[in-house]
Amino acid sequence: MIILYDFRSANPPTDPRCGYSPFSWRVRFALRIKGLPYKHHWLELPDLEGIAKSVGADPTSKKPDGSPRYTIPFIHDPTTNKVVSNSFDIVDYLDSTYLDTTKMIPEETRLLQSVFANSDYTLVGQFMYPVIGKTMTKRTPSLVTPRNLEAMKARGPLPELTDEQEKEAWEKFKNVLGGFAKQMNDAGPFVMGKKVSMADAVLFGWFGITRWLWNETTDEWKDMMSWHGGRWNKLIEAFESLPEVEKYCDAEGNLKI
Ligand SMILES: N[C@@H](CCC(=O)N[C@@H](CS)C(=O)NCC(=O)O)C(=O)O
Repeated sequence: MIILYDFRSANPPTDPRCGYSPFSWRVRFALRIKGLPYKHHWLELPDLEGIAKSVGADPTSKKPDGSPRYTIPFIHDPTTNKVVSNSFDIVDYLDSTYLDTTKMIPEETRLLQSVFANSDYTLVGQFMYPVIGKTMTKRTPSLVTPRNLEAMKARGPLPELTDEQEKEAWEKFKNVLGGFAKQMNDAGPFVMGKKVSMADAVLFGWFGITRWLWNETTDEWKDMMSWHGGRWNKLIEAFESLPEVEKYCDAEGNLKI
């Protein structure tokens, strides 16, 4: 069974709001669309580099000092004994390895999909990020593990936004999504209409992390699900209508069910 290396949050693994990496949510989206079972290996930021090196995961970029930067998500597929990092490359690997599953990166759109996935957190992320930073500082004790929080703060202060700035960032986030919605095929619920692709995984990643911060009971979440004719809700429903493929593990990676 595929092992997905991901950051642990303070929510229990069975909670759909457990993960908080938009990049991991991309892979979780693709795995579910493809119907490929997987289990998580949860880790914390201080352990990332050591674990990535120990399983042979490639770094995905460089740090400002030029040294390799390791990131989650990365996967280990025991069936092929391959380890793959970087969300786009993971989905690409799944496409080319599991040929009888839904292809997420149609050849004729490869460049477009990769630009969308790799452009500086995508436009959505650029606006979302300050809101996340602010919300993390406000809600963190219940969401981020203390070790992760300590490691994040050691790198510098998390974004400090006034309420007004947060509102502006939220509004920009809505407008960017609105811009996408205008260009998207009305047949939906996917970017390519009825055909799901990597671009949906990218958008879903942002919804995954939004739901982690503002769960379904919050006004922010309800607000967002009504935006643009409710089309983002339809994307989430399309994902949730498929059978769950995640096999839940405890913190040590042992299967629970
Ligand atoms: N291009 C990578 C980006 C992944 C990424 O930035 N992951 C973050 C978590 S959301 C990470 O692992 N950060 C580690 C660090 O900052 O040291 C991908 O698409 O998978």
